[in-house]
Amino acid sequence: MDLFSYFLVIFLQLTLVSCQLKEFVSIDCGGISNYTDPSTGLAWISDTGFTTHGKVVKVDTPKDNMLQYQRRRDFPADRKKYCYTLQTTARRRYLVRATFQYGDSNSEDSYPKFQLYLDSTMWSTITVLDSSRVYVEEIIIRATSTSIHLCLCCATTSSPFISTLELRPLNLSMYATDYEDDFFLKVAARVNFGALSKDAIRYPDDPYDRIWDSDLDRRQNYLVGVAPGTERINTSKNIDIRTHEFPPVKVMQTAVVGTRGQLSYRLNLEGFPANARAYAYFAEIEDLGKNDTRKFTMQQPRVPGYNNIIVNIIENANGSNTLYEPSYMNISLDFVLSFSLVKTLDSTRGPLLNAIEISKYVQIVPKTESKDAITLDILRSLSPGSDWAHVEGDPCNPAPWEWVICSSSTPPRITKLYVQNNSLSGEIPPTFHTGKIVFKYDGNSQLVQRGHHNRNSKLIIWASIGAVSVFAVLLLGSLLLLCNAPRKSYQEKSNNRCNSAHVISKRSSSYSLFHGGSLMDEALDMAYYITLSDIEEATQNFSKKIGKGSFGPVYYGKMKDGKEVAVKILADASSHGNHQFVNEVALLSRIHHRNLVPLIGYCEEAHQRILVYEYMHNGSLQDHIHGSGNQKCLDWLSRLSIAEDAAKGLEYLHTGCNPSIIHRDVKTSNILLDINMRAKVSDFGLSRQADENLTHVSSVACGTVGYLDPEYYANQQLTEKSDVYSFGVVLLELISGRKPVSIEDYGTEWNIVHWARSLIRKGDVMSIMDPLLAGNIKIESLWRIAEVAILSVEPHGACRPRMQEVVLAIQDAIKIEKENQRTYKVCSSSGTMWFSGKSLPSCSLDIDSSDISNGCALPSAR
Ligand SMILES: *[C@@H]1O[C@H](CO)[C@@H](O)[C@H](O)[C@H]1NC(C)=O
Ligand SMILES: *[C@@H]1O[C@H](CO)[C@@H](O)[C@H](O)[C@H]1NC(C)=O
Ligand SMILES: *[C@@H]1O[C@H](CO)[C@@H](O)[C@H](O)[C@H]1NC(C)=O
Ligand SMILES: *[C@@H]1O[C@H](CO)[C@@H](O)[C@H](O)[C@H]1NC(C)=O
Ligand SMILES: *[C@@H]1O[C@H](CO)[C@@H](O)[C@H](O)[C@H]1NC(C)=O
Ligand SMILES: *[C@@H]1O[C@H](CO)[C@@H](O)[C@H](O)[C@H]1NC(C)=O
Ligand SMILES: CC(=O)N[C@H]1CO[C@H](CO)[C@@H](O)[C@@H]1O
Repeated sequence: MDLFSYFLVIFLQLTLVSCQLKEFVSIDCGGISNYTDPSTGLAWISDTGFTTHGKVVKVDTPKDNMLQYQRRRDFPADRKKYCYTLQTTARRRYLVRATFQYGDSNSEDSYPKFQLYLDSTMWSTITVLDSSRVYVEEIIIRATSTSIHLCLCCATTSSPFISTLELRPLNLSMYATDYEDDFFLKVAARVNFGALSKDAIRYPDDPYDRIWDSDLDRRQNYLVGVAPGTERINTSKNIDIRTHEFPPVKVMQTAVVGTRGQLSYRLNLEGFPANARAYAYFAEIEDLGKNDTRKFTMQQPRVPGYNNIIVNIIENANGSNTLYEPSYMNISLDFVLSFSLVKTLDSTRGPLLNAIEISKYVQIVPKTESKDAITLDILRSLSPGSDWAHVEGDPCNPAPWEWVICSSSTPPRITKLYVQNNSLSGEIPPTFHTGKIVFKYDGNSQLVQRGHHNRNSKLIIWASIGAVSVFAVLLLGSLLLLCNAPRKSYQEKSNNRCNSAHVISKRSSSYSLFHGGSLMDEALDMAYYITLSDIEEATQNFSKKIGKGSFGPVYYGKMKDGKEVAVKILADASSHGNHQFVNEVALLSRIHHRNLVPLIGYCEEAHQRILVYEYMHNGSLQDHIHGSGNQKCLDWLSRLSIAEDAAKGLEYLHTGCNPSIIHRDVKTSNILLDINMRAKVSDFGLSRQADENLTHVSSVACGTVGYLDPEYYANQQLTEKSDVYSFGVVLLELISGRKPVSIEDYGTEWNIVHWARSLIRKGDVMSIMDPLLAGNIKIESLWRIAEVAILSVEPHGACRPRMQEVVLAIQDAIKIEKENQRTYKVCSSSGTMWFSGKSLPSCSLDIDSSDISNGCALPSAR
């Protein structure tokens, strides 16, 4: 190499080094100045700009007298968490390292034991047993956003402390795994074999500043059980390390060789048994003779399919002094790892090993729902500088902010905020009045705003402000109800909008904040507060009563914007505590499904509790089957499609929300029909959720005679199967056109269930069929519904189908019936008797576009 190239190489290395350096973050926790570490050239900064908490404590015996261990930072041993926030680039991978040297051997207290978190994920429990030891924790992450929080908390003895915190960006796809969306990699072992000294290798030898422990640095139960004949070898030749993980050349220049044919080690892996990512690093650094071979297999640990794979480093790496890096993406390892490499019978040399790396998969615990977190940020931004707004880390995990109460769901949701004596003041941030977020500030003289109210605002934050103190109780979304749609169907979940953040008020207030729009697109169509005077105006003083729901009278109304609404007055206000009403509204407005009647708004004033729903133009299913006159003309296919809609609505209540919701009052009068005759279930949710925590609420068996599940009636055990029973009764009504309970119809049998069951058991399904359907129904589809209806009204809940199965049965019947209808239609519309014309394409169009919105869509040929 000539002198010029030599300098070029040096120059390039220096540039590379300095580029990398700029991205390193090295924080000396408790440090009082910024400095450059002479041994590594790394720039350390004091943590004073990162935290205002805790106190600086001088360490008696700093490790090797290193600058960064001269002082540590101690945090209070309370129920709070103390966090450092580090800037990251989203989706980039990083090595995050925290180190801990207590160094106070004379401490009278017991040594500290506390927890270390990365965002919401518990990273490690730090247990100091030896005050002089530096405890090193490393974790490899792919940043999910533009910052990460490192938090200390939950001390069980003494108080949490930290010595250093380091962030090292990784390059390219280093340490990428198939599981990185859901798992971090907590480093359990990174060992440099054949090391020349006891010192670990790190920056600048490793440009990524990983710490490669020397195999000479033996701790208890760490790298013991070494096979006899193990020798250490080294080379000064360059090693080509350009594969995936780029281990430092210096690490690859040393190795151990099993000169008697075997290499073996035993080490303890903290936090195991667990699933791990494991790498072995091999490079042939010995000059092998012409007819020498080095071939070996891994004998331990036992990994099916891997133990007979022969490693031949030169062949695998295609050359000597070149890295071969086999790895296990996912291997299950025990706490005690024994591993051994054994030469094959035909190999002339024993096995060789340069380095290993083992990392444990740590399941990422989701951070607080981002929409909730954004809402909190907005709230905090209203009171910059105040103590309560000065909080760190995730709102809920690992310990919630003092003024926040979180649900225990995953991800956590904010359930309540207590902001006492706050000073929401200043100018409202511009984002609040760009039409996206609107702010109502009546009676709050300290808030200044330009812009107008937007009645369509979807999200309401409310606070009541007293004369002296400010006490805001905010109920953010519903704690109780969370959609548990699987992660991958997030899109679908947001369509259902079951998880939209929103805040609702308890009563009319002097100060409220509305916002919606881009920040929270999913918060669209949330229920909002409607004043009693608006409701009175809309309903013309409750002049047009349109029915009676499960909880009280229902009135027709028309809002100022022309929207037609059904206004429900909750009669039994006493059974709904104040708090409960708010919760229920929160709950209701989070349930969105095309087969559930949407809640538009609510009101709680003058001891009135009112819910405002979308108006359903075609009334209830009850009107259509048991009503009088021209309403009573639903053909079989229309009945089936109504049944399908309603069943899907109930299925969603049972399975789409967590905890699931049991309707408790399924009946034909609670199945409403919109302008297109699509069915939507109403009056759900007001009857409590299927949540055991709430069983203290008075548990009067509610429901309607004729629909009530006898099992529930007998033992008060409410399950989803009670709704299935009631729905079975609805199906029997659809088949027979008869009422659920009637002495005239059923005589001593008294109710539809007994009557239908005895006839169906005799195989006589025609006798229960509504005479209006005669001639216009396919017997197979009738049977399909009769079967599932009878199963649904089984006395024992366990024998009844689940709602999903009911939906499938109805869909089956529709399929059968459509075949029938299609042939029928073709025949009638063409005037030709083509009984086998079921495959004509024009027919299906004919059927699909058939308009049944006028309430009656009987085939023309009838
Ligand atoms: C240390 O460096 C940081 C970041 O460059 C800077 O913000 C801080 O003021 C410095 N602290 C001291 C004590 O110089
Ligand atoms: C990181 O990747 C960039 C671009 O791929 C490369 O130029 C640089 O040398 C890499 N850094 C290190 C330390 O390997
Ligand atoms: C690893 O494999 C186990 C067993 O097959 C599996 O349960 C686990 O989900 C896999 N992934 C991780 C990251 O543990
Ligand atoms: C190595 O090869 C040479 C000839 O190429 C041969 O004489 C010698 O016996 C071989 N040694 C071994 C150990 O096989
Ligand atoms: C292996 O190395 C030889 C020479 O070093 C080279 O010609 C060949 O292309 C390499 N093969 C592969 C697959 O990299
Ligand atoms: C509000 O502040 C006053 C005066 O500082 C204090 O007495 C009162 O307890 C505070 N109220 C709450 C709810 O914290
Ligand atoms: C081949 C080689 O580089 N051997 C070296 C291994 O390490 C020892 C101790 O540092 C050196 O003395 C050897 O020269």
